[in-house]
Amino acid sequence: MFLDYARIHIRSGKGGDGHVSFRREKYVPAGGPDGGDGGRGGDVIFEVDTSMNTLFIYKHRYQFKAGNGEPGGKKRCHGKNGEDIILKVPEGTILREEHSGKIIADMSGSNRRQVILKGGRGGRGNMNFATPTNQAPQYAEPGKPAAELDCTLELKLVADVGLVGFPNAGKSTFLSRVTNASPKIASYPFTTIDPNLGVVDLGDGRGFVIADMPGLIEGASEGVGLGFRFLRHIERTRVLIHLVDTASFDGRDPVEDIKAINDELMKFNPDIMKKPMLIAANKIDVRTEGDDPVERIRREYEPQGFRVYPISAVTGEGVTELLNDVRNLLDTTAPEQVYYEQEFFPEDLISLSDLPYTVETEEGHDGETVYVVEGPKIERMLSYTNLDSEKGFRYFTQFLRRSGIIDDLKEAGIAEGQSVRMYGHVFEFYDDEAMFDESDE
Ligand SMILES: Nc1nc2c(ncn2[C@@H]2O[C@H](COP(=O)(O)OP(=O)(O)OP(=O)(O)O)[C@@H](O)[C@H]2O)c(=O)[nH]1
Ligand SMILES: [Mg+2]
Repeated sequence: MFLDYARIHIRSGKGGDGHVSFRREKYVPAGGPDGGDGGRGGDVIFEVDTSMNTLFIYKHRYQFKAGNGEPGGKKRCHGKNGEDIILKVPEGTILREEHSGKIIADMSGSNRRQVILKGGRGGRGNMNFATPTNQAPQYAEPGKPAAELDCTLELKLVADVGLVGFPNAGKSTFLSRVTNASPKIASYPFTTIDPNLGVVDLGDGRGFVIADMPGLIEGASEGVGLGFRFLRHIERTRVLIHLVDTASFDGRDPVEDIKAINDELMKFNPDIMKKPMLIAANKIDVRTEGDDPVERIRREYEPQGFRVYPISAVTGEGVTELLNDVRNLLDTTAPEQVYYEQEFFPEDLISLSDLPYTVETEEGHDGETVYVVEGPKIERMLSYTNLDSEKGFRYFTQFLRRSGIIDDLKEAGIAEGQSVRMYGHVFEFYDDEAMFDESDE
């Protein structure tokens, strides 16, 4: 089954604690410290697996943990390192931090493997702490904590060519005719509910990948119909073939159909319409009464710079010419891959706990006391959180509680309903689960 979205929780391994022990030998009354270091915690690593094309394996599993490092032992024994965990994903998977929606990794192009969360370092054993003044240290370092993250995985298929068009235009029929794929085909709309990929082999070794998408309809860019969820796959294709039904019996007009779909693509992401698009006027094997629909499509769209190909996905008429031109377009358009830059650096979030902040008071313009929280810790957290989303806001208030900022505010004497300012955001303080209300100031 195809799945292009998943939520998971990942966690690296905790570092093993350093050990406290002393050498014991026969006839040696007090040996030196010999407590070994703890092992390092395992990393969480993402890796592209080219044999995968769906995120299905993440449907039924949510937690992914690397192994913890083992504690050090006596006789300078180094604890075992925790096992790394390697999560396989299909090429084109984008990993985001769930609460901010920011990108941690784009597993495509040359990025085949990325360490997402590093395991905690092992603590040093007491053998490291002997000094001339303290020959018998009774302490060792604890292992560094694990790191954890809520993430989303989103798959943007990597295909050279995308097929777009209304339901029932013949997209799946076309795919099955020109590639090795065998998608479901039927004479009713919305037959395709998941994208299908197929490889076109023109016989000269220069194959390319076509993605057949569920049909789009008016309103698709706002979530109407089935095609919406798949519009993002179109973003990554290099060339589009727009299939249109020229033999529709239910009163559809192909000229209007093309316009409706192009409008939706434009609304979803104007960059899509910058890609080369070929119009395939399909089902020309069906004789139609009255004016020639292909001529009308030509008259309307050729002046706008589109090339129009009369084809029949069923008989194969016109298909070879279309594919050859697609091939030439692919050869001449730079493989401009959309690569998403990393915006979220898990290491930063982890080191947040070490960053400073201050809680101070000042007098507001109406004589009220305003509590001001400042410092890199809060600034960094704000930059990571989307306060406009309910989830993001909740995450932020949890952070305030966990990091002790709420306690510090209370210690400074804050009362319910008083204002707290943090870098341009003003909140009203409520010490219950809701905790804060962002006021409009
Ligand atoms: N006569 C004729 N019928 C065609 C042609 N191409 C497709 N059809 C028929 O049109 C119907 C719809 O074809 P599909 O390939 O399932 O259409 P689709 O665009 O994939 O439709 P959705 O998956 O619903 O978006 C089927 O009954 C096909 O047999 C063609 O070139 N000529
Ligand atoms: Mg289909």
